[in-house]
Amino acid sequence: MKILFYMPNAEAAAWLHDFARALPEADLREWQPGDTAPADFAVVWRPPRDMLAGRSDLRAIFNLGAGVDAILALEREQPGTLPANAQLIRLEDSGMAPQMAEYVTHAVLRYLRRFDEYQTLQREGRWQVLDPHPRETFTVGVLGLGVLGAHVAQAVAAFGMPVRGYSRSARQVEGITTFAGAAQFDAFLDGVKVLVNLLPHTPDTADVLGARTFSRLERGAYLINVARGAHLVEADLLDALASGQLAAATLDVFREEPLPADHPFWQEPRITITPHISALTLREESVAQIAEKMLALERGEAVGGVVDIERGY
Ligand code: NDP
Ligand code: OXD
Repeated sequence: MKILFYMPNAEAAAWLHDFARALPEADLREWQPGDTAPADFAVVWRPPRDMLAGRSDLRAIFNLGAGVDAILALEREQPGTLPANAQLIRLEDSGMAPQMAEYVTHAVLRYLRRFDEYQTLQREGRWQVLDPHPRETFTVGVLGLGVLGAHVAQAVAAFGMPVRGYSRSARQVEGITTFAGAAQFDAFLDGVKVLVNLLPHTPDTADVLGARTFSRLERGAYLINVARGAHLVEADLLDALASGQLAAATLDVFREEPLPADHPFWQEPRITITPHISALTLREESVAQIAEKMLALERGEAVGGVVDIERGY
């Protein structure tokens, strides 16, 4: 089994080491520009176009993340970049779901208990008790009920707030009120106090976090975006905060990453910023999942996490 690896950062050596341990029989190499020698599988994060274009030998491309928007953008910009016969396979959870649940639950509870406002009061040296938000009407709406969204929705629901979820096709998730498809989008949004975004970035979902969506939420709502920066219309968020339609936002992802030093979000105290860390790709879990899938493909078995290229996720 020949495996080609690419990752645009200094951790590549550690990943290669772990793959070599998990698949001792495999012939594993890090891709270098100009390498067109045959390979069965590619393991990549944000690969350059040259690495994949014209590689009819590849049987599968394993994406070192849950979101495949960057790799599909290569195909959209130049159709035919992705080898027609290779399956594109994303990570499924591999340790990301519990991290995402921690991050989102923390942000939701911080707003429920008004810790963001207590933090401001402390900075101002003021001892003041704020009226608590009633838990029964502190409705949390989770956009995306996939591997991560469903897990997050259930983790939040455990704290007793009403939780809704929204997906493309109808889903049933225990303890969650579910909505599906464009026809039910407004019903999903109406009355939501905290909107959590866990959609994949596709042509259908780009800019979904914009003025129209915000206008349907409860006044003084909160936004938590942990999916992709391209979901958010940045100017609309600033307007919604200025008007009071949104009270605050927690953002882990941005259109441009790292977030530029002169970006207005840095100066907005109601926006909490983290540097794309809500769910890190864990090496051990990811290597184990990918190695297992490669062995299954070698045996001729089907595997999970295969991306529908047309659908975009
Ligand atoms: P999944 O593919 O498992 O789930 C996607 C969900 O979104 C599904 O429920 C799907 O509906 C729904 N969906 C897709 N398109 C639409 C649409 N047009 N309208 C309504 N619902 C839609 O993805 P994951 O849960 O694994 O990951 C979600 C995203 O999280 C990733 O794509 C990535 O961008 C982001 N992410 C961010 C990380 C970070 O550190 N910030 C880390 C990991 C992931 P259906 O169920 O009907 O298919
Ligand atoms: C992912 C990510 O998509 O890390 O996995 O953002």
